Amino acid sequence: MTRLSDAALGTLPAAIGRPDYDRRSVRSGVVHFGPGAFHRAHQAAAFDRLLADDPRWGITAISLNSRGVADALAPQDGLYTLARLDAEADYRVIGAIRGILTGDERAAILAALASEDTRIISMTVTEKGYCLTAAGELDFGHPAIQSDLQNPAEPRSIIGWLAAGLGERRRRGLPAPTLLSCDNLANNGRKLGGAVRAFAAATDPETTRWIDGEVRFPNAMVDSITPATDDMLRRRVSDATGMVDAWPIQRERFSQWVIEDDFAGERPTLEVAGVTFAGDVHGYEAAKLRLLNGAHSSLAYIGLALGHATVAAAMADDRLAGFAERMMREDVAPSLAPPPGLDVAAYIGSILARFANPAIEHRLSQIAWDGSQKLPYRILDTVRDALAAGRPVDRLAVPVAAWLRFIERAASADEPITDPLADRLLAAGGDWRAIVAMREIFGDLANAPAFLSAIERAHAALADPAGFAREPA
Ligand code: CS2
Repeated sequence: MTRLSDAALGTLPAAIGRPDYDRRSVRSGVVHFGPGAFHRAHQAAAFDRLLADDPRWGITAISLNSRGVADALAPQDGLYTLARLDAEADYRVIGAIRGILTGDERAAILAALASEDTRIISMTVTEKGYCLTAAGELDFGHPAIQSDLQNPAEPRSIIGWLAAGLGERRRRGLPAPTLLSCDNLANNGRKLGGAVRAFAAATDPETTRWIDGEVRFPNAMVDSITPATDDMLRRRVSDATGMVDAWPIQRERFSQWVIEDDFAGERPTLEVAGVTFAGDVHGYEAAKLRLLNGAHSSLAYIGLALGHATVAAAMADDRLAGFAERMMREDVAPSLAPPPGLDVAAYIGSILARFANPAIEHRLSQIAWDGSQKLPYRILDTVRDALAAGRPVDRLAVPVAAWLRFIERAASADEPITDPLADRLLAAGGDWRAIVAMREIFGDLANAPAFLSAIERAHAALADPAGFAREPA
């Protein structure tokens, strides 16, 4: 079977979408850190649509910590297949990624960041990639940040790289870019901006002034359910396209990207790809993180304890589907200040329907990764608001207790968990109070008696994995 490549595009079956622009004339307007599945499913697909109108917005991707994507896509000229799986599936070959640089190609990374063509520097590096404290500020004690402060010309962290790239642009007299976070953090643009400024202030004060005056860090809400690639997807894609693709991507059909309208210089006309530009995206961000991601993490930690493997399987368990719905409607919705036009009740209905999508095999174990980084945005911010408003936190304590039980099970079975704080979490293992006392996760909630007693009750109820269903009426 032929390997996917530029030369092979002409032989794809007619039903398969493909770049409808001349890839040779595309330039790199975007430099993107973290070309994982979510970037390739979401932002790269949006730029792919835009390229038909405007060839200036191709992507140079940077994979700092692994060669996997670069090695898979280089022989395919950066092409890969995106499968959108719903009641009906469709397939499109995406051509927006022009090349992938890896962490050892330092000179080329700096050149891309400081290229005249580059107008947007974006990233999907997950919560932990930002090296923040629980208060959302740059963590100067983080090992990668410490190393970059010692040696700013040889950065390791994304923050160090961004500061180096911005410094280089300023020295060359190039226009300031827009730095666009596409990760699931509340206030992602502001947090990114604060971290980059704090790093620059410690290493390059002149660049800090330039950043303050010229660089923009819009907040953005990103959404599309993107399960990891598996063999079933590889088979489906080769059956549909007749070609070998080393790393196809799958996602649901639904996709949403709301970006704060705050760009340095020209803004790409991504509206053609369904992107919304808004004056303020807080309302969208909070609704998505607290409802969708909050419910996802709850289904993951409770569902795994009950022996379910996927989101769809967890949703087929009425106890769990009912819990997720009650939590969203009764505990999360009252904490939201939705933007005009966002009907929260209907939004919750659509999230439940998306979770139940049988065409998507979204593994709970994937969602369970990095709980220490995710729960603060997904659940703990809601808890904070509920306590401040005098609302109960019993149900919100259940996913937190289920996460504590998840760590306990791993610790007692001597199994690893994927989390940047894994060592400390597993060492605390059976002592949930020691975990809840970790201020880098729980912040001020580590001392909130009403929340601690709710966790204690939920934790006790979860001695029986089905105990969550009794919590509270
Ligand atoms: C999920 C998200 O893996 C996870 O933690 O909750 O990746 C989720 O699928 C996306 O945010 C949906 O937009």
